[in-house]
Amino acid sequence: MKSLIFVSSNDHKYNEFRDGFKTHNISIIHMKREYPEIQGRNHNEVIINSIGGLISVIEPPFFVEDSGIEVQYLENFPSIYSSYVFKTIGLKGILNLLKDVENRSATFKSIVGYVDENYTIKIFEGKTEGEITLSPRGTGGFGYDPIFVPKDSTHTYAEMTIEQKNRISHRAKSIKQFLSYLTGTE
Ligand code: ITT
Repeated sequence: MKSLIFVSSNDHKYNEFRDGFKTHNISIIHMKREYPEIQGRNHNEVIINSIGGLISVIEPPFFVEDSGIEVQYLENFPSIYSSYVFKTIGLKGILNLLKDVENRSATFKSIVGYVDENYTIKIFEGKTEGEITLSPRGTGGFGYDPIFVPKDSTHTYAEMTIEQKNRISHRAKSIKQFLSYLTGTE
C-alpha cells in the first residue's frame, strides 16, 4: 500500500483525505502540525508560500491543503481568511453579514499542493458551489459545514456523513484530480 504524508493542524481535513484515498489503497499519514501560513493574494500563493517554508524541515514527498469559502454577496470574502474569520466572528458573524440578504450564493474551494520526491510542486483544485443557510443546521463535519448547502442538495455539509460529503465536496474534487495525477504517473 502506498502512503502519503499530509501536513496539517486539522483532524477533520485529514479524516476526509483518508476516506477519499482509501478506495485507491493509499494510506494518508497525518503529520499534525501548525505551520506559518504566510498570506498571499490567493490560495495558490498561500500554498506555494507554505510549501516553501515546510520544504526545509520536511523531506518530500508530502502535501498540504488550503481551503476556504467565498460568499458572493461579500465580494468573495472570507476566502483565504476563512480560518481567521471562523475563529473570530464565526458562523454567527457571517450570518449577521447576510441578514436579510437574498443572494446567498457561496463557493467552497480546496487547493492541494503536492511536492514529490524530485521537489516538483503540483497544485490541484476543487470547488463546489452552493448557498449559505439562514441558520446553522447539522452536527457533523467542521468549520462552515452547518451553514453551507451544496447545489442540488437540501442538506448542509454538517447534515451529511463523511462519505456523503466526500461524494460532492470541494475537497472530494481536489482529491479526484490528485488521484488521477498519482495513478497516471505510476
Ligand atoms: P491547516 O493546518 O491544514 O492549514 P486549517 O484549519 O488552518 O488547517 P485552512 O488554513 O485551509 O485550514 O483554513 C480553512 C478554513 O476554512 C478552516 O479553518 C475551516 O474553517 C474552513 N473550511 C475548509 N474546508 C472546510 C470544509 O470542508 N467544511 C467546513 N469548513 C471548511
